[in-house]
Amino acid sequence: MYNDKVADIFLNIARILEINNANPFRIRAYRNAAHRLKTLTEDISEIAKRGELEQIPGIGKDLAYKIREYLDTGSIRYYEELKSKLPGEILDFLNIPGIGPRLAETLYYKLNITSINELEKKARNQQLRGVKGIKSKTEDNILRGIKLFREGRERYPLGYVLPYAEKIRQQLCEALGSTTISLAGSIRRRKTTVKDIDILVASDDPAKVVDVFLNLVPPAEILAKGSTKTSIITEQGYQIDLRVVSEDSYGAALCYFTGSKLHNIRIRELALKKGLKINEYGVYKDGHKIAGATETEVYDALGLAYIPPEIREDVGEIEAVLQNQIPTLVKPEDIKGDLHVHSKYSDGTGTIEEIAAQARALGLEWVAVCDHSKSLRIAKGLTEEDLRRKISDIRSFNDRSPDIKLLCGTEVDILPDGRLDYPDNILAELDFVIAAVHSAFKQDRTAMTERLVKAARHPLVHSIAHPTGRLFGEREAYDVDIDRIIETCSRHGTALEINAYPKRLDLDGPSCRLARKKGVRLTIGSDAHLVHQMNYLSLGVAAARRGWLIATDVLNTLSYNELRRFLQK
Ligand code: DGT
Ligand code: CA
Repeated sequence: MYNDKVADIFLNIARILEINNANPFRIRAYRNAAHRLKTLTEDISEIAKRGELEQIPGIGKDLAYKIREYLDTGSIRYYEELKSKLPGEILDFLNIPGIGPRLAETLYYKLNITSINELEKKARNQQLRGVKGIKSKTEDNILRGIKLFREGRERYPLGYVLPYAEKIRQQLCEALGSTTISLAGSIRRRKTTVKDIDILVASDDPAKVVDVFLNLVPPAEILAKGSTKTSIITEQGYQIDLRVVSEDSYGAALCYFTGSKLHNIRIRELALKKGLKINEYGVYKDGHKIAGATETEVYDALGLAYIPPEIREDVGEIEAVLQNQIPTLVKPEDIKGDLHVHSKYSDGTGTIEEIAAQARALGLEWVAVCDHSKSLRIAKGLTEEDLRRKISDIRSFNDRSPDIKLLCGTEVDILPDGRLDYPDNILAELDFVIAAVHSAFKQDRTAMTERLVKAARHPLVHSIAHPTGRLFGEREAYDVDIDRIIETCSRHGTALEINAYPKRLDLDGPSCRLARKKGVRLTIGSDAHLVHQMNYLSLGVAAARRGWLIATDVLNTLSYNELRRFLQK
């Protein structure tokens, strides 16, 4: 998407302005705009076509002009000018999480470091410490920052790529008048991050499919082009691998290219044990093809029930399917509400009416409106007085709303010492309380674990939001003993959140599975700040499925009345 490209430019502008000691408000305006762009689900080129750029919160006339300039010309003149006055290396350093303007200048001017590789080497060899303000801890931070930076370049959060990939799939279906087209690979398994977009098409005219595809998605670069496959880099920078197979091999190819590689290896071993041969064209017995057209047919030929793509990771699904014990995983249709949405009361943009309207559009029955608490001033955390007003607004909304119901919630800060940011008497008035860490991320493992344990034990806390704090490409998980948090939640009946925001997906699949084993319930929250981000909920469901969760493990599957009863306990 162009959104990421322009957002990165805006971030770089902010960074350069910071070095230039420019007006802090301007710096913040660029940062905020970048943040908004990165979290939009619609491509800005579409929004620009409708002439609605200025309706994006945080995008004024000037920034809208710059976005249009980028869409029209591929660059932004103001940015090019700013860049030309600064050594490029400094800008590279600023892209690394944890390196601020002052440190970047020191690295370049004082230490004469001119590349990230060189920086990495020097940090590893402990050759930076001792220079103005650089300690051994700074070296560690630099190394961790470089690792995060590289990960962020190599893989993309599922939530940003999936809508784009789905759209291409649908356009291909229309252009080819076919429905036997599927995403494959990690994106179909709904992995938290994906390296590329794999697409599989069944057709007897592969050359035509390749041509139609290349017309539909103009490539910035063609990496490979054959008669049955092609591999391209899109203008947005994503790699797409397209493969075409014949109709009678579609199921076998879908199994193969969905992976994972480890799952495939186990499946092949199983086939061999049964005297069968399996490859991407079909299942064979004594040289005769016995299955291949559909995935179900392929698994069936091996004597296996269907295995949902999300759990094809060789983490026990083969053992489970052999004992006929693949669970009925929670489905998007089971979800009745969103347990974490921000509103205009704090740093969200939606009014409660707009949130309710979006819930209706998504087929939900209820939403927990959870705004930040008073200490989190940058996110406009609510004072107790604001919160009382919100409670009464939501009650009166519920009185007049016949269908959608709202829960008045909070995402209350867990202060560094483990206390909560509101007194108990006000927490007790709320329908839903999630507690979260938003400060002092660098506490050591003992302190951070104690802090979260204390929150998980608090009788008024229903769930712990984004339990590990990981922000893909930007921030590592904080140092916490997650097993102990799960243990504590299990003992105190506290839930854990699957935060579905694309850069978070926190908890992820494997941790969810651990939580389930200990009998902990999960709450899925989109963490939407713009109402349309409530779409992210489906990513949370995907993470739940990757964690082998069934409907009863997830509180979002309860009806409004069931949920109210459950929360009051
Ligand atoms: P990614 O792209 O890193 O996010 O992860 P995947 O799983 O999409 O990996 P990718 O794109 O390299 O390959 C797509 C699928 O193709 C993979 O999940 C399984 C299958 N595959 C690829 N190479 C091999 C292989 O060498 N052996 C087997 N058994 N399967 C393979
Ligand atoms: Ca892939």
